[in-house]
Amino acid sequence: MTKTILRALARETLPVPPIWMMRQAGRYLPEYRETRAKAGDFLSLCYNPELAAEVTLQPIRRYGFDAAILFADILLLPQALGCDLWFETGEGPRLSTITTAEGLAGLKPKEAIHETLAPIYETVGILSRELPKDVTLIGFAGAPWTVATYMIAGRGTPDQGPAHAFKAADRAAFAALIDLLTDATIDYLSAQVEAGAEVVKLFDSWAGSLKGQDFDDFALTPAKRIISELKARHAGLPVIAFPREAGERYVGFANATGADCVAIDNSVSAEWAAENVQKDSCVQGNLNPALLVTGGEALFSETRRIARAFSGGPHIFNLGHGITPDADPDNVHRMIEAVRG
Ligand code: 1CP
Repeated sequence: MTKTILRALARETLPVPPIWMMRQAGRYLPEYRETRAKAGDFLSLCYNPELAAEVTLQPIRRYGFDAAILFADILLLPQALGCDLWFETGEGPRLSTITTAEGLAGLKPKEAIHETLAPIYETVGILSRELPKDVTLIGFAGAPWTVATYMIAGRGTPDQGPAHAFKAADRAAFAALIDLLTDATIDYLSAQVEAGAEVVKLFDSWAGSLKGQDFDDFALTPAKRIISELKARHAGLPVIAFPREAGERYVGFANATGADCVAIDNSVSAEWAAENVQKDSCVQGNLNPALLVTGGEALFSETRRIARAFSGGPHIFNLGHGITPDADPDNVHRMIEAVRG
């Protein structure tokens, strides 16, 4: 029996959509907080294969999701390329910044990444042995543009202003950074697949701030290059792309990049996405993660509405973005019940 997630990614319409959740391993779960404390801090957890595998498995045990996503972070790749990375408690990630062509020249070549990232491949290996047989293992990386926004600003930014400024000041140097990240991402994801990842997902969380030609050059083209190279190396590998807040640019994204599934945020309606995006590929996403904080009738009715809107084609039930630390773990059971019940 082929796993349900793989069937949906192969464009099969299923009577009940398979389910997983962005950030399903995370701070809303008491068992995650306990394991993170055991590891010491977030980065030590990412680089500890036994404990990273443990937190990946926690939401599978608690909820019976159809997919597990490797526990790691999109910012480990810049660290492997030589950037300093640390997490400020209660605030988020911080990196040393790259704002000039000279700064870019100081990065390591892509061949160097595996030295730092070897423990991540080990986590994937443990998971591929320990996951229940019907659960799909998803590997992931940040898309080049999103990763670049953090490398340039040194942190998360509301409008990605520093990255846009670098792009405007020296487009050639900026394009060289995107190229380096594209090449390194291909090797990083390829190594995850060799270690046992069955599907990979490319997170372009800040794709929505790229407009016009910039969207083509820095969101679409890198995704296309990553996906075609991965599929050349690993025949039949399914890929999920998440160009978050792409709006109208969600339309045609799967055909233009070769993605098998497009993840949809919650700024567009499921009915619109069913008509304009699902015609070309599998879709996943769209439930507003805030509903897992508030719960109640709205959680039930929105979950049902999304499942209904996407019921005519290939669909994986998911959120429009990551579940937040203040979500109620019991609401996740209610969401699953509303999909499967
Ligand atoms: O304190 C903690 O324990 C850290 C919280 C946390 C977690 C649980 C961070 C810090 N990263 C993660 C894990 C993670 N991150 C996963 C694997 C776990 C899972 O999904 O179950 C994945 C796939 C990511 C991806 C990620 N990291 C993205 C893309 C998806 C998205 O949310 O848009 C991004 C942008 C990051 C960067 C990052 N890492 C962590 C934070 C708080 C952030 C956002 C920082 C910011 O923009 O300010």
